[in-house]
Amino acid sequence: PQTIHLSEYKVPTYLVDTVDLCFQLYDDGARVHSTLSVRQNPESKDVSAPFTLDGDSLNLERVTLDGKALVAGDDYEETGEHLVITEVPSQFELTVVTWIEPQNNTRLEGLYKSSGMFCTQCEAEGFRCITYFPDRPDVMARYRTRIEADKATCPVLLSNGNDIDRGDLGSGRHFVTWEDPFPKPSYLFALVAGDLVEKQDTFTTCSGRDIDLRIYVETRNAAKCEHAMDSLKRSMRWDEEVYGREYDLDIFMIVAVDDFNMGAMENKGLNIFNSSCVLASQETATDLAFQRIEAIVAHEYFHNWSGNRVTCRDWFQLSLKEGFTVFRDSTFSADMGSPTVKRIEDATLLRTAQFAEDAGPMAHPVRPASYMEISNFYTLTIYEKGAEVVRMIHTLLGPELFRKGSDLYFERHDGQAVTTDDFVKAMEDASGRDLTQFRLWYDQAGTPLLTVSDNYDSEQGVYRLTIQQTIPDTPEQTNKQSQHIPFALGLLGIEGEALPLRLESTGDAANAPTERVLELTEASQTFEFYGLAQKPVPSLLRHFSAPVRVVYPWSREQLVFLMSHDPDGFNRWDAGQRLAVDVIQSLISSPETAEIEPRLVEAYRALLADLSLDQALVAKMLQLPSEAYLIELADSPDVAAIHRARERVLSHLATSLRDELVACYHANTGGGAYEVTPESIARRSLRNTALSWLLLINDDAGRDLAVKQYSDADNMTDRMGALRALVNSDYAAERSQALADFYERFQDDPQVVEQWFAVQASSDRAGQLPQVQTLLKHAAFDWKNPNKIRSVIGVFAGQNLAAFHNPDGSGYGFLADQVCRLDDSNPQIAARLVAPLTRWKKFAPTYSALMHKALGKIRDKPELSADLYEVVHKSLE
Ligand code: HT7
Ligand code: ZN
Repeated sequence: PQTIHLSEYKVPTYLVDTVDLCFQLYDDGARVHSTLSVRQNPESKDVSAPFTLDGDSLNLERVTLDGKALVAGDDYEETGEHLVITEVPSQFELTVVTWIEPQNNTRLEGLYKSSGMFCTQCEAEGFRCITYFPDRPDVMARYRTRIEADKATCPVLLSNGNDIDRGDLGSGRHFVTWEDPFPKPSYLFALVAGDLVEKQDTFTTCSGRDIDLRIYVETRNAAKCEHAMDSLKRSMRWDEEVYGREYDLDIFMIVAVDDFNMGAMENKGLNIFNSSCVLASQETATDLAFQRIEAIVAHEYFHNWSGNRVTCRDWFQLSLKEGFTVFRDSTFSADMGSPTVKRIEDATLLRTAQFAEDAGPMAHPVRPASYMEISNFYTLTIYEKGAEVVRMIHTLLGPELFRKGSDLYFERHDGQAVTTDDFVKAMEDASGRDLTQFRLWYDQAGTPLLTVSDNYDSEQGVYRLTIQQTIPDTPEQTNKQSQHIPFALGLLGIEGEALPLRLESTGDAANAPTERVLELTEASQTFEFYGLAQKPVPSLLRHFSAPVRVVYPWSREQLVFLMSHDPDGFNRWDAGQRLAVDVIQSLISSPETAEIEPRLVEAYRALLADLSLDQALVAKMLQLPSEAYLIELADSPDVAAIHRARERVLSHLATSLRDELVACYHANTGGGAYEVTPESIARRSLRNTALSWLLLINDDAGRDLAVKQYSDADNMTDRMGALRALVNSDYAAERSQALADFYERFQDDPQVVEQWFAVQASSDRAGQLPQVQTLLKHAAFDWKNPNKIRSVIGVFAGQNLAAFHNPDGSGYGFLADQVCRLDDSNPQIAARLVAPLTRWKKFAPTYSALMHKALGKIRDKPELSADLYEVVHKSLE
């Protein structure tokens, strides 16, 4: 595979103004007629160059230029990847007819079939699997799409924009024509044809226009669309109120599809969703699923402006739309629920998974400089770190100037394909701030490390804080420059009071703020805080104000203090995590230690007892740092040792707090009908955490509660909470019984069966390798369905860490075999699944040698896809 470099970007030689498509859909394939009106790009210097169109897995039937049939070899060449029209006038009409086979398309890129329905996925480079086209996002055209299909199997025919014509074709066939008035890149094209039912609603926009909202699903799922529809309406309102963005077409459609490589896709006016990201009912979806659906519906909807109206010039700019849109959906979710809890969730994902990516062989900047296969760059760095970069601009500018900047960005670039630099420029121009140094966040990979030290001058009442920043080397990047980092902090007095932060020796303490955002720009900076009568306890990087690691020598006593006194909820949680990490790490280095830090137990006891605290925050604080996070923090992690130490701390906490846990369980049980509010989510989370801890210590009363909760549950969060607790316990009979009952109840619901697979594959009791291999042979497992693959293989390798990292190497060998198998049918999924092996260098030698061997096995597979080639070769370098 070839490497593509940002530095080689050239404007397109030809522009396409309109695209006229006609799809004739049949059981054994589809014929696609495409007519493009093309003209030379006045900005291109390549005058009289051939017209080159991209194509992948197409059968070319006919090419005509301005009505004249072209001859292969004389007038055009088909290379397997391109259609090159040798000579073209400065303006012309090109018609291409292709034949494709959606029913055999297992890659799920382009046009494919899922549960009998035709559907498309064109981002990033799927449109070229449908027809020949200059398939790059800076070629924006207006599309008209006619779909012809069998009336009985495909009564519903959808594409982007508004339907302008429909009719009968005889012989049991019909057609619908759609027209999208907005120019768009080919990656936003979509088509759906199938037997679907429609859930309909209306949204009246801020200017009084009525928008027709429709969610299309298979008949059996008709009752599971309400939450997605409500989420959509909330998103539409929020985007008007917070960003001043009104919806533009008269219709907005969402379609649920079972086989989908990612979560969802923001095609103009016709979003296509993985079924698991739309369908929900109280009985079948957990609270987490409800929240995820709301966030993804919002994310795809927000793309209508951040991505569709203003799109990316090239795929190096992917974070322009993804980072900004994740920031927007994250703020939306915070506004809909608990902002602190949302921030904790975002920071956890960053610190556990994105930091790992940023320290691994595939580390890349938010705006990468090169890639081989763009599908491999839909990463946590592009999405989540990209969102943090936008959040930092928001922090530096403040909400009003940020809004001015986003207004300017949308106004200036509406209808254009632009760069991350254009985004930053709009922020600069609207605010008057210089973001030159800040731009390094887009170009430098790696997680900055902030090392903080302090001293207190009691005579002068001055507290000095020194912050040093270093940015680690990453592939192809060394000796990095210091970045511009917003660093929010507060200082606490001995009573827990928030101290005034005076940066000048003169000035009035009463007017000084108790929280500040320091701006770090140098390798080392010292800040002086005046007028402090005692040495304060620092509360650093509040709200996780930048995606960085902070090292400061907090004592355990200080952490306990911050856990109960920090006015910033995020840092209260963070202090608890740091304390737990410290306790677990000391058990790893000295496993013979008899005593486990009593202050940790007492801090947890206080949390369980204090009902005045925000219970949503308490629910989060009770979660111990995950094994994945502990691995990420370690230098040469021994996974088995981490697993043992964490389990020991958990059972010690559960044993010491047994009575409090039973009380917590009962205090958070009952309480009315099921609702998805932060309070009731917190109650369910607390009682399910209490339950899981009780079962961990083989508490028979806990077991009885779990069995009862499992059978009495009126919602999936409680049923799954009880099932998970039983599956992770030593109560083998109850575990088998509950698993069998669960499958029996829900076997006809694919999304619930996915949860059933996942709960087993993630369990160190029920998910050892032989059991996982048995799951792959289960009748409900389907090698063509990415969700099933993720719920067994992905969950085993990504969440069942002790079993996956079995020191005998069996987990690695297993993953390598599955990845090789999948590479032939769905390379995108294969390349994503291999990720856990790619971090082999990080692990203790006994693990890393075996991981390396497994990667070698994949490298040696004949006919490796470009997707897998890039990931495996970069990891082995
Ligand atoms: N923009 C969408 C990306 C996406 C995708 C990318 C590669 C292969 C398949 C895909 N499906 C969806 C999703 C989003 O970020 O909104
Ligand atoms: Zn997105």
